Amino acid sequence: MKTRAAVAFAAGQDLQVVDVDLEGPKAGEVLVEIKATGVCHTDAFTLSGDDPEGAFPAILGHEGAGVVVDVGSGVTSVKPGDHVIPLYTPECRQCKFCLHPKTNLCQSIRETQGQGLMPDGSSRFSLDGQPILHYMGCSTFSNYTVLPEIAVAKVREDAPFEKICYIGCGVTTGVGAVAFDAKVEPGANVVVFGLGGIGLNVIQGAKLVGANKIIGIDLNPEKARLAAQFGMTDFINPSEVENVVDHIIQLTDGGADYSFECIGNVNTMRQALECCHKGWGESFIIGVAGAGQEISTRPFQLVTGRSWKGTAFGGARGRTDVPKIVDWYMDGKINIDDLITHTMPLDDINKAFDLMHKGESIRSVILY
Ligand code: NAD
Ligand code: AHE
Ligand code: ZN
Repeated sequence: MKTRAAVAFAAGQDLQVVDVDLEGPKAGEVLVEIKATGVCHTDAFTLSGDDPEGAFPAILGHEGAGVVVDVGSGVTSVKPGDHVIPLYTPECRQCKFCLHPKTNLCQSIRETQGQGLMPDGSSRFSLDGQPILHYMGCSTFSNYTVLPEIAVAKVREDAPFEKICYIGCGVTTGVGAVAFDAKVEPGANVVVFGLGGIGLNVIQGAKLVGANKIIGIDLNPEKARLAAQFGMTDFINPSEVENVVDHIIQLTDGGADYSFECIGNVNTMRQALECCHKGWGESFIIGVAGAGQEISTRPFQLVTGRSWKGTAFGGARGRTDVPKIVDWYMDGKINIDDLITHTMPLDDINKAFDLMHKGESIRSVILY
């Protein structure tokens, strides 16, 4: 079949919206009509050429929601008509990782996914007979896409696609990092570096679990208003204080119980660790840093009881947890609507990247 898709032909170039060829689902795969997709900073990161796994031409996008149209042989957990959210972190429920209680990083298809291929080592997308790569196993910048059955979460049918697509990455990453990975306790002091599409979800997660101080840090003061609406108690613009780490330590009587780096900058990752409380503070890296970047600190920071950790997809096991997060949204426990600042058709997708780079959007959602 043909499908309309925004293709990344090369790093650093605008996406081009064209009709591409899409093969139907093979065994264990599903064909999904994507109804809406968010544009995440990670899409921009890969498009920039900084992603060691970035390969082109590819169809980016990993924050979608849609409807199953067809299934390949052997598929039992979903059927045509089911509403689903694609999962860049699948859940096979069989691999060593899925069976381990301490991780959500299912590895059953990670190798081919990282190469932009389906689990059988081939691509379902092509243009003029030349293959186009998948991206993060999702490729939601295509109106139709093929996914492994283990990489879709079946969700309730009354949830609006144009809102719940954001649960496919940003919402789950931020809220989940607090609830599933850090397990932040009521009364804890939390520091969030970067108040974009991820950081604001960390803030609402921290509010949800009853954190005490929720300190937000961003170079862009425009981000403070929405952050305060979502539960931020204190804002720091690093360009207005002499030393951001000292400032946080003062504000929290010794340091953060938990900090989250939601920027992807190795310098702020170090600050996020070093602003943690001696003896017990835990810092979680969420931001994705470019090829060749490395983090550093004095080992004494760890010897004296701070922990440096990382979290992917908020520690969520997609097929199990994503339907629950959709329920949290539908029950009014989390706010998605106010974070979706822009919507646009696929033809305007490059505007979504411009808005992100100018710091004018939190989330842009493409409506098919
Ligand atoms: P975003 O662009 O919406 O937000 C980034 C924010 O950081 C912006 O508000 C910006 O003003 C601020 N900022 C930039 N440099 C800063 C600095 N030096 N000091 C203070 N603030 C600064 O991006 P996003 O969509 O929220 O994504 C954030 C990061 O999280 C990206 O690196 C993205 O790739 C990553 N991410 C990781 C996961 C995961 O599972 N680990 C999931 C989604 C996104
Ligand atoms: N490909 C990059 C790493 C990118 C990365 O860390 N991705 C996150 C999700 S970001 C979503 O917006 C992730 O899930 N990581 C775990 C994994 O297995 O990819 C690189 O550096 O090679
Ligand atoms: Zn993302």
